Amino acid sequence: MDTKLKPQVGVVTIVVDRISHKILFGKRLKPIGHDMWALPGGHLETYETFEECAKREVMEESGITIKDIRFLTACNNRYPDHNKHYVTIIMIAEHESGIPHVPEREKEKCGELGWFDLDNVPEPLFDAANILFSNVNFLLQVYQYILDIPLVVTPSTGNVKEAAEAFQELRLERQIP
Ligand code: 8DG
Ligand code: MG
Repeated sequence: MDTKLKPQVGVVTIVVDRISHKILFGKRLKPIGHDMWALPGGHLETYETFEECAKREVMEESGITIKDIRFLTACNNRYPDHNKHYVTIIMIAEHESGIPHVPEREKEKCGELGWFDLDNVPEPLFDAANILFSNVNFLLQVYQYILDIPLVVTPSTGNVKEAAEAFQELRLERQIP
């Protein structure tokens, strides 16, 4: 194990089609997670925001645009056999335009792409995706995002005022004194 190794940052995105309620997965051809189904994503570049990175990586790997990009959660993925360690940021976003396809330059890294129902995800799932789709709390958050219920999944750039407003709205809606 290389103890001098510094962790890198990965940003992956759950791309939701709000009409069909399906999620986009791609088959990995890279050595880590080879032949496993993963969320589109890659390395955060210097000075990039998570949202910018999510947008860029989804475009690079599937040729589609996304909108309403929000932070969902993060996980710690260690691969001592490959001498790699990633803190993986997991974002969630809505499909905006384009039909997913693997651009020519990515064909060595990404295999087929496909839309899958939340209750019928492909197997085997790669790390971040596996952690998410085997945890009922995260799944509930994905459903809440699909239905556009605010507060539960907030924009990472959201401010205190927006959060307070969302809280008040929810309180009135649910008639909580
Ligand atoms: P880049 O050189 O284009 O920036 O990056 P990439 O070639 O697309 O990198 P990647 O391996 O796809 O993603 C970076 C790391 O993120 C990956 O090696 C480990 C971590 N990661 C997870 N889970 C997932 C996942 O579901 N999908 C992707 N793409 N990466 C993941 O821990
Ligand atoms: Mg990638």
